[in-house]
Amino acid sequence: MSNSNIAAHLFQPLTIKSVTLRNRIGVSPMCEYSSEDGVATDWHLVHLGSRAVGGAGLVIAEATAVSPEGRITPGDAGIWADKHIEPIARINRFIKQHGAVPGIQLAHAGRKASAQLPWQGGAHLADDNGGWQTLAPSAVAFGDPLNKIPRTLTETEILQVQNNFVAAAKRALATGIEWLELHFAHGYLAHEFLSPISNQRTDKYGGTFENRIRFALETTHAVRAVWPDKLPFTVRISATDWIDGGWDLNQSIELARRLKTEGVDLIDCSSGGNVALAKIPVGAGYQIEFAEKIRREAGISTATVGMITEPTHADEIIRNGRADLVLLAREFLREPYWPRIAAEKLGQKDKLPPPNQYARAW
Ligand code: 531
Repeated sequence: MSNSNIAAHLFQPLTIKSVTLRNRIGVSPMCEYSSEDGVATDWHLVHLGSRAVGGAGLVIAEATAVSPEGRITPGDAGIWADKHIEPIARINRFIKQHGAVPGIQLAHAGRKASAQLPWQGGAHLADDNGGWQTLAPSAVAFGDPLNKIPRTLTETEILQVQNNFVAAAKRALATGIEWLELHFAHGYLAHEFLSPISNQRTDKYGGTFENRIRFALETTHAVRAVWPDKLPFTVRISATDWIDGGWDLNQSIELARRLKTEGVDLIDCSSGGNVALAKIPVGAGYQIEFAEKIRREAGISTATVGMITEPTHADEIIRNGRADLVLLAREFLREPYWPRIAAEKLGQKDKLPPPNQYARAW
């Protein structure tokens, strides 16, 4: 059979533009809340570096704020200043040395910003206790435990936030990042524009579907203009709010089509995060259908994420063309060497030779 007829599997490389991932396994962006004024620390080198050594094809650094007020917590990563570049660049050099591709997720937390670290409770910080003014499409609070009512962004401030995303993308390029992801999911700023639950604007950024996707499309268009065409340009969305009258899969499919025309190479399909009381049927692979439907109906590459833990399950997703890439989050926190263990279980050890220092153990 010609190569194009061979069903892809978990350890088949994935080439997007000029970048090739050694396999279909990616480290999902996961907040570590361990930065000082946004600056990466030794924690991040070890955390991300060990998962590159562990065999991931792609290592996406956590949600990295494009402005200080765009952080979820004071411990969030940032890339709003040039001082952030070298600490990230050092980590990226290590990731590349060990055969993985370094990625980053650019983010603005919107009305979910100004929160305590999760292990401090995760609630909004009081203004006199390190908190700051939160910003959003509309003056509508998320809800327990994030009850602060955000200030409505003016059109001038919207442009400023978009400029922050552009400046952040330029800095990300300077760090040696090769895979860019815009964070349009999980109830953060861009998602707050998309969803009619959180977006109650009456100007050109609110009301109709076309108006609600405007922020996302404009931001994507602006970042596309500065991100090299040869490097993967991707977006994470929440495919649904899991509530009637909210953002849903049909709107996500149409948004994906529009993002594809704006030059986006892959949609990373998650869900939820914008409706505090939504009932989400969490379970093994509960979000795969979103990646599958968007991949087929929008004709764009997709990543899936969400409670995937078993090598045979991840392999099945790729073999059946349900997604092009499988991202693991908590499972990678439990097992940095998950790809090496998966390679053994799937009889693909030859695809993932260990580093020389560890050869005797594998
Ligand atoms: C978990 C989460 C997943 C899906 C919806 C809402 C929340 N994560 C998301 C992280 C922050 C910590 C909680 C980000 O997306 C930045």
